[in-house]
Amino acid sequence: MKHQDLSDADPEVHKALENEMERQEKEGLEMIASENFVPRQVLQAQGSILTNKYCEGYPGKRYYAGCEHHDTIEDLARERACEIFGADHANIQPHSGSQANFAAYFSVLEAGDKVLGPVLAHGGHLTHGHGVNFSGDLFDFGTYPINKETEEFEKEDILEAAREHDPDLIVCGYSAYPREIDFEMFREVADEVDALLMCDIAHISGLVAAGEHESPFPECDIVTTTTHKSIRGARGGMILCKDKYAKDIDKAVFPYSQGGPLMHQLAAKAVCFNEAMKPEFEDYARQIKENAEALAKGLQDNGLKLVSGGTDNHLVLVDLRDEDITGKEAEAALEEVDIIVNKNMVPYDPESPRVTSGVRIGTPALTTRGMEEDELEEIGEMIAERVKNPGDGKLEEEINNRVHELLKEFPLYEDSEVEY
Ligand code: DSN
Repeated sequence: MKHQDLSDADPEVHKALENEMERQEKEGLEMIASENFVPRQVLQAQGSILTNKYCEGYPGKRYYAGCEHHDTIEDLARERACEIFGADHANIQPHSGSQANFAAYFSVLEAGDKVLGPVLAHGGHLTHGHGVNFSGDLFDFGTYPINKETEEFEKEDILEAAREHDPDLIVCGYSAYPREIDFEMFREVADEVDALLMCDIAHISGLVAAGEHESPFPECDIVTTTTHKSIRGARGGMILCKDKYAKDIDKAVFPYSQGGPLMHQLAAKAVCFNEAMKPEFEDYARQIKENAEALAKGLQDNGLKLVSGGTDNHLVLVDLRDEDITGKEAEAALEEVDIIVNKNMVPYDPESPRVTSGVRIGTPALTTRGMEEDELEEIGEMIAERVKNPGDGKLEEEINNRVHELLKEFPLYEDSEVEY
């Protein structure tokens, strides 16, 4: 086998990688709420020789020889995850958040069982019961809405939907909900209808890890997450649970829904959890929220409406129904000035999911770059101006120039000798 540098072995892939590095570093303000930039140590673990090994099974109970060091890594990751989130048990093998949800459902349900999840357009995820997804196909999902007046999830609406559907499991946790989740309220509803409670904390896991969002334990029975959003780690998924569900969770991941775990990913998850246990991570998570508040101020002071009137977490959802622009057009107008966001349905949206009346904007990635409240408030102001005046060429140039000044002022990997 001949070892070569990627630039020699595969110049086409290398070039695309270099271009992507340039894009992430210099070409735009990354404000997609689910994205982040991982530290070098995570990249190192992820790009390691651990990819060479099959380790089906779990530490001490593998179906292959030679897993000793992999056991060490997986045990470290599991122990760290349990400590961070206050869980009895962690399964860190799910390849993604969707696979974590798949296994979580099948650990306690059978196909056809009843589940209650949020309306997709009210902040939910495809795996929370949408018809185009396995969840909606394999289970009998009912939905609960966001309250039309408060634009938050309220007990009365969820209880009404739960009584009507009589679910075996209730799902909370969202992809586009700017408010704190009230786990006690969800537990009360679940107890009323004798259902289990699961939370998908993919978006907020970094905030939960740092104590900047209420913990889903002990109220929830099962908790799923990705490991690459606000927690700033390797791309992948994880399931946390109470002891009672540990064996069923493990069986639902392997052998039911996955084969060999991606050991390089597991190592990168362990490294990410190590980072999340450091005091600096608490500062980071606090700053994410302070930045989201400053962003909300910049948007609202300049005339834009936010779903629920603000934010408690890492994102805001801009409601463009009173503006002369759709979510799709706003996303494009902002991309033209190198501000990267995504169009998103707002609750009770009259537009289709391909058009939408909203944009979702998050602060985890820019907070990683070192930006603070002043920058985020200013960015909020620029977003509002651009969305309200998409045809103004002079303004477009001014905003784009300022965006590039900010990108230079807050470098990403440039000075840290990251190998990619
Ligand atoms: N795709 C993710 C998001 O952007 O929220 C959810 O998994």
